[in-house]
Amino acid sequence: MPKPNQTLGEFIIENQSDFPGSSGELSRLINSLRLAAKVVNHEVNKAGLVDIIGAYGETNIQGEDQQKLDVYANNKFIQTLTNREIVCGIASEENDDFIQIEGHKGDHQNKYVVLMDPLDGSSNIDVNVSVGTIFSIYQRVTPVGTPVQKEDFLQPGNKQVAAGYIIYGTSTMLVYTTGHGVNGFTLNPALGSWYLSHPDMKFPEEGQIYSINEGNYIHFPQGVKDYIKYCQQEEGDRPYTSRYIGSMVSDIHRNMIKGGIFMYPKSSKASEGKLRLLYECNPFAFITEQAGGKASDGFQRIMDINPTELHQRVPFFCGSKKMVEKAEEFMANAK
Ligand code: AHM
Ligand code: MG
Repeated sequence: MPKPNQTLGEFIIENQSDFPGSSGELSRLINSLRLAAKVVNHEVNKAGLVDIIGAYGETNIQGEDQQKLDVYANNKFIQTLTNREIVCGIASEENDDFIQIEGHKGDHQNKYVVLMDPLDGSSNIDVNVSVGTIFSIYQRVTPVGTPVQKEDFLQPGNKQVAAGYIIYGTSTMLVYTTGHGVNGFTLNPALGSWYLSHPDMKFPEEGQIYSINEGNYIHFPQGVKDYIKYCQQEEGDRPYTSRYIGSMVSDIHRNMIKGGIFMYPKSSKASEGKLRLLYECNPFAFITEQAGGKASDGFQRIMDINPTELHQRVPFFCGSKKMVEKAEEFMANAK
């Protein structure tokens, strides 16, 4: 049972029994992520002060400019996980291919893989808008003792053992699930400790916020256009409020607290949408379902999609259960 004001360290120890027979590896893994998050947080916070903002001069696999802090965060998370020999492999938005970690003894003994977006929404950094880190954790499917393979990463979201995000906002929070509800911890920067500030987070079943880049309206499928019009109609608790930061971690975090739906649909310009299944949508789908919400591609459950590519994109509808169901209804009935 979560106790308010508990530190994350205490919480992890107390909840180890969620994993009967566990070796403590998953706890150590989450401990490493919280450590790396503190270091990245420190760097993100001083972004306006030092000459660290701006394009790094390289382009990632999706053809997007990498920002310096993307690279910093990517390196920091990879370095922390590699040095501590906790995972056998890492896949990141910023790396074309996955990384094999053999361990200092070269015996490939670790059983978890991590997939991550080290700094989501990074195009917002130079305008001082909140960004975040997203992570997803699986047990490998290939035998321990052998090098990790692509199939260890290409698992459906319903096989995740843990997922979470860090939001570098007005305060910095780490929110995660291991399949036993969702808990949020706020960093006390003076002490460097994370405190349980949001125990057992739940999406309100119904909400009044819709979050979508409406500038793309003309390119959206008819079902999405119809749902947007529904959100804007005057009836009952509608029209809803439109809120779109353009930083998914912040948009979904707000909607989870206040009630709402986040959508990044496909469009005539992007046939699969923009967001990546493995390290953006699946972790949020796991968190959302654990918080009583729903995550879908407009027609089917996100976590049941069998991935074929590391950087695969997927349309994403995520949030309060009844709102996502309504959006799906419009998608199914669109002419
Ligand atoms: P990124 O991983 O390159 O930062 O892109 C993902 C971000 C999400 O955080 C956000 O929801 C979306 O891109 C915004 O995209 P758009 O500007 O097309 O609305
Ligand atoms: Mg991203």
